[in-house]
Amino acid sequence: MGHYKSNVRDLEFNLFEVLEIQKRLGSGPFAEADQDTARTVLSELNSLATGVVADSFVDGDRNPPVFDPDKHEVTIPESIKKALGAIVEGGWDRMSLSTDLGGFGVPPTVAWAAAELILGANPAVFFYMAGKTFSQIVHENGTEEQRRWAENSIERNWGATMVLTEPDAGSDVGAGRAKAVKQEDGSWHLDGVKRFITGAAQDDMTENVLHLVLARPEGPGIEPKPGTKGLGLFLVPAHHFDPETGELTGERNGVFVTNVEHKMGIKASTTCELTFGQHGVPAKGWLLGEKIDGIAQMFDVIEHARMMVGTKAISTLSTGYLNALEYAKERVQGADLPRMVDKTAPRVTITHHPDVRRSLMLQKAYVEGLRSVYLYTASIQDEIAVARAGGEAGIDQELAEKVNDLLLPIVKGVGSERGYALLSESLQTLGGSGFLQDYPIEQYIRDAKIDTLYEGTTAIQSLDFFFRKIVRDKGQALTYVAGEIGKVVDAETGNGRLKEERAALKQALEDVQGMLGALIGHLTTSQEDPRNIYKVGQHAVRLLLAAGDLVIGWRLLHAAEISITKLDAGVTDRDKPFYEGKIAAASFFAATVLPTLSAERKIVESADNVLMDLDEAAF
Ligand code: ST9
Ligand code: FAD
Repeated sequence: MGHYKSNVRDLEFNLFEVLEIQKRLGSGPFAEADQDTARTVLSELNSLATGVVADSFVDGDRNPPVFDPDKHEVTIPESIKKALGAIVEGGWDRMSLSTDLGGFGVPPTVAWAAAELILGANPAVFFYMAGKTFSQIVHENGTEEQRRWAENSIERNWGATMVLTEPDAGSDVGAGRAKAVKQEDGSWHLDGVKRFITGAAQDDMTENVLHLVLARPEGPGIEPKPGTKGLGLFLVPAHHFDPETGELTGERNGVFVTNVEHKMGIKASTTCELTFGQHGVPAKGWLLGEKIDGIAQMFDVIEHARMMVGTKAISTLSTGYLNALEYAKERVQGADLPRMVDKTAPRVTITHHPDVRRSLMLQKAYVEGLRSVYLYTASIQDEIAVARAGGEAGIDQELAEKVNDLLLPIVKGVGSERGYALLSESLQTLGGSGFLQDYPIEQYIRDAKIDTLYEGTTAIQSLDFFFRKIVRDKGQALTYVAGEIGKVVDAETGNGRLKEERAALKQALEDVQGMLGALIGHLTTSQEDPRNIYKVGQHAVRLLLAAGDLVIGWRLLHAAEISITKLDAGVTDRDKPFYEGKIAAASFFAATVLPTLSAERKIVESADNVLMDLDEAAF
């Protein structure tokens, strides 16, 4: 048995019983897919994920890519090449593409559910699949000629990267100094050093890598602008190609990988320093869409990548939990607590110990709640796709886009923080054995830490959530989601069985609204006393995590409502514990997690600036 334990049953529960995506399959942009297609996609991907992709997980960690600084190239482990080869051969990396670019016409919900399977089996392999999705974004934003390049890139299975970060420009992308100087032939010469670039070196897994690079344009008639708004997005291929056919010309472009980092985790993924125009060959690039709108164009990429990171984090927690559960069911240790003083009492499996049960149920509730949150977000993306194709969506397109924007920092920020923290509970379940490389959880933890860091750290997610997704949006998306939560609070489903859970959810909603009210108050008074905005900065992550708990509680309770209905109608013996587990997770979360939001609210409401007044020397 490989390390990866998937949960296709829960994916299907979310897709077909909670979100009922079958209602939108078979028409509009999803005309080519029906429920069978969706189930087949999951089943095929599950075979690949638990097979060849999972097989590469440990090998890629213990034998990571080797960098040759003289050739600026890497050697990637054969196991990773085999896993990626199997995915590309099956066309599975085309999952998110529109049908005109060779996609299967499955909705985002199905594509993200499928992505969860690969991400849980080996996230590094998934990262090397970026080429298709990034090319689609080039296609959407490019000139006529660039659209052809994107099509060729898809056809020829090129890799792609997103290139923002520099040594002095991490969270603060606008501090980037890499520049692009305009040439007479319409191309640009890039100059500078980028760091931490995922997948910039890919060995012979692909013939070319298309780098999507943020740089500051210079040249006659170009007004330099500071910050992110002055950045352009340049297409910089590693190798030059025939613009019509995509055939490589044999000429190397002047962009070189000059280092590959040694990391704590996701070692099979290359994290590269990328140097432009400093090796005697110009690094030629082309401005995407021939307009200086780089940060907005790059955010089209970032939005996919943030959703991907959240899904990765949740998927890793899921397999961590299922590994812990399997171990706990077998490990015999100690007597049952009521017989603890009886030295002759039979020894029991550790699932009998209340603290192990607490920990397992906490892991289960977060995993299943977070899965439901990312798939709900994906279902909003389904609606956007329907509306964009001219169909009748269940929610106004503009509002759907705002709701998706609001939920992304929760999927990414909360998914990664809770995922990493709870993997520690998964490891704890195994006792000392969890610390060994005989089990996968120590690697899960090392591989998961990155999720709170790249694609915008948690602090950045929290600022995005508060300032952009709530304040700038004037609370429109938030009002919609609060309304949806309110529907579950006010519902009667469950034959009176979920009364306490509903009361806890109602209170949690009020607590998050209270926190928000306090922070908006500080923001308002900062117009007179600018230092008041520090109070927002001190508590924005707290707000994001609390909002995450609220939406998790909401999704769990909704799943419990559906499960009660199913149980009442009669289910198979196999399904019974599944639905009972759903109700138990919702009740446990409502009883043990949601009440903590009242304390969080108190902390936010009594915010002051003592911390900010403290002399740095006192730290
Ligand atoms: C990285 C990559 O870390 C790590 C992993 C790579 C893995 C690669 C493989 C991926 C594969 C994925 C494929 C998916 C496949 C799917 C298949 C299955 C389905 N939303 O607030 P302002 C824009 S890469 C949208 O003033 P500052 C907007 O245009 C490195 N747009 O910001 C705005 O203008 P306006 C990641 C947004 O103060 C403009 O920016 N690095 C948003 O200038 C300016 O906004 C980071 O993420 C948004 N939320 O800059 C950097 N926000 O306002 C983190 C801004 O007019 N830092 N815009 O609309 C930040 O995000 C900063 O907040 C900042 C601040 C840079 C935006
Ligand atoms: P800093 O920005 O220096 O942050 C340091 C600390 O300060 C963090 O805790 C942060 O939360 C906090 N902080 C900073 N600014 C603020 C603020 N305004 N308010 C509150 N707190 C703040 N980049 C790419 O462009 N492409 C990639 O493919 C890519 N892949 C990566 C892969 C790996 C393995 C790694 C490690 C990084 C990758 N990155 C990539 C870079 C990644 O996106 C950055 O590391 C990340 O954005 C953070 O930047 P930084 O490391 O410079 O940290």
